[in-house]
Amino acid sequence: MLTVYSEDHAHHHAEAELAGGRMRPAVEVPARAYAILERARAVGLGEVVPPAEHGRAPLERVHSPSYLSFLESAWEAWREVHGEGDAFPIRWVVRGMRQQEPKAIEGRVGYYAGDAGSPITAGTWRAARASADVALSGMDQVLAGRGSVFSLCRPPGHHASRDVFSGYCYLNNAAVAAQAARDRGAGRVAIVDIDYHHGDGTQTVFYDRADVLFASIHADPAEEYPYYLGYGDERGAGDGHGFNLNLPLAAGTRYDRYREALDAACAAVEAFGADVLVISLGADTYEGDPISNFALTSPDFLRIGERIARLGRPTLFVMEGGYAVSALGENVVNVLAGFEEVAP
Ligand code: SS9
Ligand code: ZN
Repeated sequence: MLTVYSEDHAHHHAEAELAGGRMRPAVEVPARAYAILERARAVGLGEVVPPAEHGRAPLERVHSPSYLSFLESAWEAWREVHGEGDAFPIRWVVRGMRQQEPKAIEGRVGYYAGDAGSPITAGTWRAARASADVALSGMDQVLAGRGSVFSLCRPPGHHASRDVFSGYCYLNNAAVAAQAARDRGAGRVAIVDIDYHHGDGTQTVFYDRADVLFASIHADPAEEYPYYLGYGDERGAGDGHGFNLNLPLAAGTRYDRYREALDAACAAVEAFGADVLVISLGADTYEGDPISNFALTSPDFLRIGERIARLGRPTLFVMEGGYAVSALGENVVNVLAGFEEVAP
């Protein structure tokens, strides 16, 4: 399988994140992407190519111009006030407040932030742009007729919505790629999100649309991040009603129960008749993940890839989460290798 990868991800390297009431070492680190790349090379997964620059236009199909301008300029503005160091919000726009971007950087960060665990660093914009280019270049290859491509994105994207960054996500790589596929003639695009966390950003982007199906298997949001979206009764709005499928699962879920949810997501993709499939590929469902609570084993990831391949669709894998760095390469590449066993 072709892998698209950019070294530019390493420009986003946060020291720490606010979690559990303290500053803790960041879990979304450059070593994640290196581990995946190393494993892909070790097993001979296939060629690794850099992305092409796609510019701002495809980003503006998903994100607002003002949000993109904010992301581009936020760290410099922060540094002018606070000096070197990563930018974090400490104030948010909540119920009853005015939905208007203020001038001060503290107010701007809180206006666009969904949590306080997603630092904006000196190189975040550069890395996030490259990550979106990795997804877009992968989709270029899928649309050109390659059956499957792996976009080794970092930072991840599925928690970012039109104008919100959160959950270590800044630009929604999967959404940008799915929208690019629609803009270039794909009739129906399905996104299946298998990250442990609900893809709240992706769901929000496509919630009122019938041309992009969003199906997600994730930890119950009543118990887990992102908490405020991802429940089973969220089916889509307006034209999009029936084109959003959430399959929340309990803590401790093993592959026996996970497989049923995956079958249900795959059945939805079949019924929808997707021309192109985008997989938001998180491996934080792994039993050893440090921030998650499912119990999938490394061989289970082979089975996931095999099941996805049986859909028989042109497929773009877009890397999302997964924080057990020592097992991450094996788990991610197992999904891709399992896919290729069925659909070489
Ligand atoms: C866990 C903090 C969770 C957000 C997780 C985002 C995962 C993105 N103590 N913080 S895939
Ligand atoms: Zn996740």
